[in-house]
Amino acid sequence: MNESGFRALESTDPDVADVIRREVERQNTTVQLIASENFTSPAVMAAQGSPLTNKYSEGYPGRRYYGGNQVVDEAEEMARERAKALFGAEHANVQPHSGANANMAVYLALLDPGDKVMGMRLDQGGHLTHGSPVNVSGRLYDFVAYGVDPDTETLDYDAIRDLARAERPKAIICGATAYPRAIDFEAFRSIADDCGALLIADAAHIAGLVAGGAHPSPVPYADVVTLTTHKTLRGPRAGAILCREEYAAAVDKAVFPGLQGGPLMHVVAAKAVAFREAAAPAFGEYAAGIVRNARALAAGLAAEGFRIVSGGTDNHLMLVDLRPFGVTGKVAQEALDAAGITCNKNAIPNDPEKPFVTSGLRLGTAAVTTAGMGEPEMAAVAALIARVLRAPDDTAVRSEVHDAVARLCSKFTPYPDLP
Ligand code: DSN
Repeated sequence: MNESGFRALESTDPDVADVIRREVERQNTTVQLIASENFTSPAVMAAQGSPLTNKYSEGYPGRRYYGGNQVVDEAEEMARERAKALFGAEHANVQPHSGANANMAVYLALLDPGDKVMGMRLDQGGHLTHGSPVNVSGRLYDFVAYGVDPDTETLDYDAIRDLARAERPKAIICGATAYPRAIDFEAFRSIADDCGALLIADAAHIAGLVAGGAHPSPVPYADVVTLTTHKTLRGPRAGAILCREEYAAAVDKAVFPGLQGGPLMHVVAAKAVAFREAAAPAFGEYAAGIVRNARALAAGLAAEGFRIVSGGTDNHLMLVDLRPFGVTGKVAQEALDAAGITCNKNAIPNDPEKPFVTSGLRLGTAAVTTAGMGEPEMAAVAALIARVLRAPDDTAVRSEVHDAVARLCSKFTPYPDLP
């Protein structure tokens, strides 16, 4: 979004222009701790806001169902080649509109309806598309769930192996949306081999950490890896699939024509930009900074008296058990929102509360790291969170914390130049 584009929008549709202006202001002036969000770059947004949105490109580069694709073919080819190089993958499909679509396309490519699959429990950190009964994955496939050890709150690879041996699934999906520890993809490969299963890794959350060398890569171990491009990877809101060459044709056919129609070529071009940005040496520094900040925030919160699930974090996120403060996730999320700190309530393992209430918060540091914050700021944010949650109904405290947040964010503004 540039100045002249925004002026055009203001004159055509002042209502939507006003929403965008206020949302930019919200992002610039409050602390964003949602673990699946980030601030993408002006370069990515320029590609995403370009006339490539006009082009219909059903098919793949060189094999489209419409004319006029000779130029946008180059963008998709760049995105594919850059994704392969970034992650060391044999094949990349950059057309999935989202991580959920990427997962469904992989199931469509590798499985038949009714096949048995093992996936992580949603209420212990998995994802809707890993077999939740309310999701199409849980309706089409016979999912068996694994969870975390009740004492350590970490994946127990021996227990997962025992389950896999007993259930003999056709595929195992590993990866999570709310798991603060490094995932041992080599162990999952060994478990999959043990029972003759395919291994699918959902790297949606950690893709940027993997690209930047701050988390072990699933690519050498998994048959197929899905990812999103907008979380730690800091690109446009979308998905992608990496796989071994032997699954390339099946994966491509599943994405199109199996699941999606025309790809969003403006978003594909924006993915190419993001992959280039993530290949730069500075991105390695960034990824390391995300993990440093997550550890600092978790340590700060623990010092304030919160219980950090599993005792800490190895990645970009942490789960905070709020029970020592006597507040639920729902109350905490709302109180923090009112104080200018954005995060989401989240179930903790074996949570006694319902999913819409929860006993926990999930906090992530990708966005605040992009904004330039470091460990001192994480300590300050931890103290502000504790201040709010010691008196979640106190409007004076919320207001004081909101002012402190605004002062902090004035030094770490993600989009200072946007209208
Ligand atoms: N909604 C995403 C997250 O917050 O983790 C997953 O789809």
